[in-house]
Amino acid sequence: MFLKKNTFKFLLLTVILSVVLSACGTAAAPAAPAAPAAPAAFGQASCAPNCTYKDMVMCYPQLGAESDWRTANTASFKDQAAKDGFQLVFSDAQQKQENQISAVRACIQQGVSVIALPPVVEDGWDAVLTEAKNAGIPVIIVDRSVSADPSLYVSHIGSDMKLEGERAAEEFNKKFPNGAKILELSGTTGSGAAVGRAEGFRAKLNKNIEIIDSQTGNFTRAEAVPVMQAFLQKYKPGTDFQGIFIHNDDMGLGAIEALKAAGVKPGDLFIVSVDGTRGGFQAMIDGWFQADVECNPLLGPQVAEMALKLMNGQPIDKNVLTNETVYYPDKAAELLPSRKY
Ligand code: GYE
Repeated sequence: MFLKKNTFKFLLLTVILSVVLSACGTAAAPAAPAAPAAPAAFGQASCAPNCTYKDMVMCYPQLGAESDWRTANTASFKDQAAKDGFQLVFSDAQQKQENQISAVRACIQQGVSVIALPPVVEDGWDAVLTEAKNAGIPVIIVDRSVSADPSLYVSHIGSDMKLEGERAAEEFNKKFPNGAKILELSGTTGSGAAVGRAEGFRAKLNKNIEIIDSQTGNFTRAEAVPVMQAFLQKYKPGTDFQGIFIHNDDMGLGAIEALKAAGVKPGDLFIVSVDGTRGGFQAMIDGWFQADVECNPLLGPQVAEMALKLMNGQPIDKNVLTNETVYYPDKAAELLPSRKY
């Protein structure tokens, strides 16, 4: 009986032990966990790291065709697409933000690889940029800036508009050490280009130089003509004002039309413009512009290169500024033949 009882206990213990051990065994040797995959960089495509331009569909919802700068910018993207062999989904928003937003939405729907966005104005992009981000499509802001949170786009490639304004101001400071009164013909209201140029200009302009009036010509030649005409109704050139800061060459050419019609001669006023288009160079040769602050529209190559890096999951810079200078009449004739826009 004693033995039997002990045998029973022994057997029971063996069963319990074997159950416990087998449970421990399972716990001690779990299935090997899958090696943690490196998190894909935002915007990385399934072809990474071997994507080529053939895999790329780039959306370029252009803001308009308001100036020679813009025409050159559009050509730069189209030429680059043809050269590299990527597909460019191009549209022209005719300077209307709602058109640009619709174009961006269409590109999200289409599932493009990347959206390069030249925003017509700074504000009002948060919603659509969030939609692109949620869809996993990277957005590169091109040319003008946006006020949206930088986490909503991957990079900005373009000019330092504030620096351009500062450079223009320096020309007036040099010309008028004893002060002057000037006018400003500004770009599209609320656009990064106009906001930055106006800000930089005011920050650098000597206190003895007064901006007596500032009106927008919306960056177009056609709209600048009546604005200049209205200025000339109110202020006498040479007496009431000695110079004009003009936010782009196209508006400068419109202003020249109005000045000519009013009998103003080249050199009567000190005029500084921005862009450095062929038209601007010709205006320097003809004596109308005394300086032209460069703004380079040829951004296609840089943007394409960055887009391919994004697709391949490679790191990119958050802010890429275009290297620019100031042009003067003395070199204008020599440089004009080599100007690309
Ligand atoms: O200066 C002007 C164009 O955003 C930098 O837009 C661009 C500006 C350029 O219409 O000519």
